[in-house]
This record gives sequence, structure tokens and C-alpha cells, in this order.
Amino acid sequence: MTFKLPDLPYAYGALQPYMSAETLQFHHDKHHQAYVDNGNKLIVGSGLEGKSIEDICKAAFAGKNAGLVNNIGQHYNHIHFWRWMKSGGGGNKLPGTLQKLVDDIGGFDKVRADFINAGVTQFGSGWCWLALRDGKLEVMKTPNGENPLMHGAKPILGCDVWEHSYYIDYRNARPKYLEAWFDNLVNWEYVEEMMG
Ligand code: MN3
Repeated sequence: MTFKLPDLPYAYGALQPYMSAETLQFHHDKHHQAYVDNGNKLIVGSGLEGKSIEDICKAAFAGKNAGLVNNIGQHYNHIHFWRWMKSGGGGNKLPGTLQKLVDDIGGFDKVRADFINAGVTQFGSGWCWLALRDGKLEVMKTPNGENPLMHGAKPILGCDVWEHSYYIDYRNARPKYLEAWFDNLVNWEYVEEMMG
């Protein structure tokens, strides 16, 4: 099996003004493509060929294979990142099953604030997350290409806080990017799909 770059599920300009076509062109066509290409090289001889991408993420992390952690981790993260966004997303109307999990850890406003804070305080490149652990919702952050799968949890929402995700549109204002992203782009239906 070789990894392939998935098409964006919308046009490059679909997420404007919160994420520009230029950002999506570079981010999807160049950055994600590079993770796919590097991952396809690094998987050869790793002993993990043919395994699911989720299993590769976990095994590469357990085996301290930094190249695969970052490249296949980033491939996994970006496959979902494109789908965690949509035109006209955001808002605080959550699918019912998710609303209950959010209420269990303090409610929407607290989860929003904790998620944004996780992204703001992730030093350097990485991601912030909503993840499920033992059936409970958890806000997490991870460095570089890591994701919650590598830390015993199941990611249901993740925001890319590498500079390549926001520097064209927000320059160094990572908090502004995270607020705009959470309030206007999150595809809650896909978050619910990830819970299944
Ligand atoms: Mn990225």
C-alpha cells in the first residue's frame, strides 16, 4: 500500500476569509504532499508495511521511529484536518452525543477556551486536540507530527498550529487563528463521525 494525498473536500477558496486559498494551496499541495512522499519512503523496511495508518502511528511512536511518527503522523493528522473544517462551520450547536461529553467536562465555553489555550501554549510546532480516553473527552496538545493515538487516546478534533497553517493569513497571531478556526470553520458533524 502506498499513501496518497487525498483531494481537499472543498475548493481552495471555500474557507475564506478565515483561511485563504493561498494557505490551502501551500498547506495541502506542498506540505501534506511532502509528508505523503516521505512516509512512502520511510515505511519501506520498517516492518509496518500494510498496517492501518492508525496502527502505524501507534507502533512508530512505541518503537521510537521519529521519521515515521512525524511523516505518517502528519499524514493521518492532515487527512482529518481538511475534513475537520468546512465553509460555514463553527458555532456552538453540537450533535447531541458530543454535547453530553462536552458538558461532562465543563461545557462549551470551557472546552473552547481550553482547546484554544492548548493550541496557544503548544511551544513550537504541533497540534491541539479534543480526544476520547476511556469514553471521556479530553483536551490535549502534542508536538510536531504526534497525535492522541500515540498517547492512548482517540482524536476527534485537531487544529494544526504549525506556522504553515496560519502565517500567511495571521502572521504570528496564533491566538487569533485559533479563535477564528474554532468559531468559524469546525465541522462538528465530522467530529461526531470520528466518535463512532
Ligand atoms: Mn500542517
